[in-house]
Amino acid sequence: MDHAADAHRTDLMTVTRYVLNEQSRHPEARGDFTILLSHIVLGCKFVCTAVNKAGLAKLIGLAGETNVQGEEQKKLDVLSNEVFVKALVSSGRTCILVSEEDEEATFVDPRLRGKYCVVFDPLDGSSNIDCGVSIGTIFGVYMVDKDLDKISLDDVLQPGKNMLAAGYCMYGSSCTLVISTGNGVNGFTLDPSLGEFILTHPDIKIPKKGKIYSVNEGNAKNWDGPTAKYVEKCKFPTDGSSPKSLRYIGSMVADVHRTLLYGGIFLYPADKKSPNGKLRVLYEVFPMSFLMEQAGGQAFTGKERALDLIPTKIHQRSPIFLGSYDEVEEIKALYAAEQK
Ligand code: FBP
Repeated sequence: MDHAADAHRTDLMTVTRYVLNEQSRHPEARGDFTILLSHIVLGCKFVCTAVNKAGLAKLIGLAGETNVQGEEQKKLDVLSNEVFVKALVSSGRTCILVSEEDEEATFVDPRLRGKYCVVFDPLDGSSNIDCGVSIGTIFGVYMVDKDLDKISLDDVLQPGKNMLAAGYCMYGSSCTLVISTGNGVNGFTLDPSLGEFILTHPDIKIPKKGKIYSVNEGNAKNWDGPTAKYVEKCKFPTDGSSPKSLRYIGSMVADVHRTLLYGGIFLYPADKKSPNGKLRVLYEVFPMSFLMEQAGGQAFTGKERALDLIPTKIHQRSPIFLGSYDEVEEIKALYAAEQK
């Protein structure tokens, strides 16, 4: 990527222009998805500004409420959730919303409904908010192909492979939006002077192998056999290769973003303490698994391909192993060996 040339480039590939190009590949499209995405992008820009000025604007710290996960809500959590719910409803393109911050799914007022269900974690990595470490927003989009007066929770409790699009926006040293509409993965960086997300990471492909593993080793004593064996191999390889490096930020968006660009593996396995793992299927596991597969990687639950999972509850959790193709193949082999 010749940044110098790009700096003077005038035909800027903004995310809106990118999605309009994508839309032109679907002659039947009426622009509904483009409108929906522009409202998600608006939400990301708002949250990016709020995160950047959090310390100054007293947006740091607790909101005094507790969310459905039993977690103390941060001010920024509540604010981000409100912004996204309002943006998505006002798009006039959504019918069901599932947010990490809301106990129940939101069924949009029938007069304002559109054909998309959006699942999202408005601000992921909340344990890192107060110390200014990268956090992010994660989202996934399903389409409902039926009478919108007859929608139900089943329309959002679909396997991840039915997702139409997924993405995340990372609020770090720069604000980066990574998205897939099922035709590869592209990354856009917010140019604050333009207020536009500009294409900076076209057609992201994750390396087939990686030198980095990312896991909270603090849970190691409670891990199952295959997970313990895999991490042991990362640290003490027996095939003459060099040990992998451990990198763990504790914000899924940041850990997955690094994994997507550099290769390697991110895992949040089940353990004796949390037999279903920690991360939520609909708005953490599925969107990241969709992106990983679109970038040539894999995503596995310990039992099956993550995107084949059929959720039964909106805040359901699942173990997850995602990243470079060959790394996840190794984990799958360890779990298969255990079945024998
Ligand atoms: P929140 O969405 O509540 O922030 O929780 C998710 C998360 O913070 C992920 O971003 C991260 O990967 C994981 O939890 C970290 O969990 P742990 O602190 O147990 O390692």
